[in-house]
Amino acid sequence: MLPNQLSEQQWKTFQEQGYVHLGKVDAVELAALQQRIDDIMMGTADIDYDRMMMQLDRADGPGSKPGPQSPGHKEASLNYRKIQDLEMDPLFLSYLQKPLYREICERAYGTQTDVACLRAMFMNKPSGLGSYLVWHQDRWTNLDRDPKITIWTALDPATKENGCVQVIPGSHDKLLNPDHGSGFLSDEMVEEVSKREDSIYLELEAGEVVLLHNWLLHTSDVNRSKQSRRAFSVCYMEAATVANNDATYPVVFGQGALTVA
Ligand SMILES: O=C(O)CCC(=O)C(=O)O
Repeated sequence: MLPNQLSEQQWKTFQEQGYVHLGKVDAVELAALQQRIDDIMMGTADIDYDRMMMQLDRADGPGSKPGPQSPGHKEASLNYRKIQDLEMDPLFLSYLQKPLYREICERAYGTQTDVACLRAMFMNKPSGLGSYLVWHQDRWTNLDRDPKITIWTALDPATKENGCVQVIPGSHDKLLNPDHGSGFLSDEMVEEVSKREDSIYLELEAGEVVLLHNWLLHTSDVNRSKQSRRAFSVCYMEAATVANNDATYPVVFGQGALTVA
């Protein structure tokens, strides 16, 4: 079960390690989220597809590239790689507004701070597909302040074989390459980090949820198994955050927060 509040021990673990296990979504809710994302991929969901960024995975095996990231449904397929703007979907919105997640945001940003989501994103590694994501930290220099946290929910079992996230505990305390626009490292840094022996695989059961610090070094591999690796990842930040093109982001907690119609 997912609790409504984080324990002090969980918060301490998060602060020290840069990640912490939060618990498991109940089976009925998990089944609904799994069904919903499949409906969205198949094009049968009652949502405004033109407002959702959708990207198909590479169609023809290793070596080929994923499709473009652009608004709108592409084709009825479970082989999407990434779908963003899921805060527009009532089920995913209600999920990402759980009391537990609100409490975590209060700890990260203060009890009086309204919170927006930078991205509410489905990240999929379809069976036999998926992309290798090189070691990096999540950072966006186009924003006027740093989003600190991401809550990552496994919608399938996440294993070494299907490309679960791999992290280096405690690596969130500093940015390795602060000038890079989105937290990517130089080739030398990647080589050095890849050699470290203190990384761990975040193997999770379907429905398990982890809180990640955005600066935690992480990577994930392709999916070499028959099991898809679906996940829902939400990056929460201060609602006052502004991008250098003056964009602001959907508020999910506090004044003007999105509500489920
Ligand atoms: O879900 C994953 O495999 C990790 C995704 C990732 O690294 C990212 O979104 O920055």
